[in-house]
Amino acid sequence: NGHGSCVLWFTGLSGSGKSTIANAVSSELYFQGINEYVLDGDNIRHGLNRDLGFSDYDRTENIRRIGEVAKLFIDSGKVVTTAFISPFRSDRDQVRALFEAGEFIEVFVDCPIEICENRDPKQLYEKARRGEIKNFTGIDSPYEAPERPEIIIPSNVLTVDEAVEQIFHYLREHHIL
Ligand code: GGZ
Repeated sequence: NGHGSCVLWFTGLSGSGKSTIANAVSSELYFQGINEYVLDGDNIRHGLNRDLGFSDYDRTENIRRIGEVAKLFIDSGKVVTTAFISPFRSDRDQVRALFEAGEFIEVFVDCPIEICENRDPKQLYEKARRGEIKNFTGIDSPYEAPERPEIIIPSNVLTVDEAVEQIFHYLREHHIL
């Protein structure tokens, strides 16, 4: 169908802009007639993974299952976009290992935690600071930034459109689109 399949694996803090950018990329892919699908908290954590919470073990299992689902979509020829914090480097590397070289594209949505915390659209950081949410990423649970992501999006200095353009540039340059 004229394009390569790949997974655009977004990773970053809560409030970094992962879902917003991933959904904007998905809309543009769809507009261009590309066979695409987005995996995010809405369709995964409320369904397949509704038994999982936010302990280290549960996050690892969350990411493992999402990786396997992404692989199924890749096998069916889609471009898959995923938007999960995926805080642990080893979990992301295990997902990467499921794919052929070049299929797994790690997109680090890099935003200082101060800015994520200021945005706080769901007041989750505030609750975490008050101790009402435990194991909150960046507060009392770690976020391990990628060391060699394929794409780094400095989301505090780019517009959503600029971020989308950066990702499409990568996809064209690598002959995926
Ligand atoms: C981090 C949490 C937590 C804790 C609930 N830590 O900003 P959001 O609300 O919409 O996105 C966050 C989402 C993170 O789920 P993921 O599946 O992406 O996490 S992971 O990849 O680590 O498994 C946040 C909300 O869930 N949330 N509790 N303790 N984020």
